[in-house]
Amino acid sequence: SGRKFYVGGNWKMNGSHKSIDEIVSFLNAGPLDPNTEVVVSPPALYVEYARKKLDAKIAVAAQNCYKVASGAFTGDISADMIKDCGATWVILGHSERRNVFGESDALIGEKTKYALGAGIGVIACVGEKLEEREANKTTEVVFKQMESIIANVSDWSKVVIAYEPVWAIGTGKVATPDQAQEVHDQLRKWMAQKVSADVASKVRIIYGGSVSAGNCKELGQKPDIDGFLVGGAS
Ligand code: G2H
Repeated sequence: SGRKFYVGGNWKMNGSHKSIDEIVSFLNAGPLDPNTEVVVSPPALYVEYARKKLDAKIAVAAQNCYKVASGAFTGDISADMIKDCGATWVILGHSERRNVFGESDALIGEKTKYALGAGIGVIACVGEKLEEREANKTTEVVFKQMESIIANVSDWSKVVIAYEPVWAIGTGKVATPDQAQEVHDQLRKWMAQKVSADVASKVRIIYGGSVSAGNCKELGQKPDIDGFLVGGAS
């Protein structure tokens, strides 16, 4: 496909200096596939710690950030701070942000715009809930989530799209390679229509939701699956 494979480890709200030391030694020892971009995403408090310990070949992503540089937003962090701490990516619109913390499509769009403008790459997450899939609304839901993202991106080289069906997240119920490929293909065709054929052919669309060492190989062989966002297994 010409798209560089992209694998992100989303640690969610897990970890400690001790456990991060262990994961970092493992990752630094490698060997890593030079044709794969590897990114880890620690909780915000540990972003700088992980960045300082990891080899330069591994990038660091924050798990979220707000839509402005600074100000009276107790408890939040900015893309500028992420950059200042040496990280180069941020995950935005993760289903846990959407569903546990009630983030809207509009807010996720604004965050995307701000982060890209601040020079941070964005892993933009979309995905449907089980009842939406069962009602045959998968594409309707993910396209609507995508609308707010595409409206806020001008440089697509710093954006990775993560398709993460909510019913597969942390449940052990991974999408089958065919189920994931079908949505990735639909997303890419939609991008070709709504953005451009060039962007659609170049943008990485990665899959997330109960990815493990056991199931990643088969998923990764699908033509439109360009990598993974791995939670529990990372
Ligand atoms: C989806 C994924 C990582 P898990 O949230 O973003 O988590 O692999 O635990 O399902």
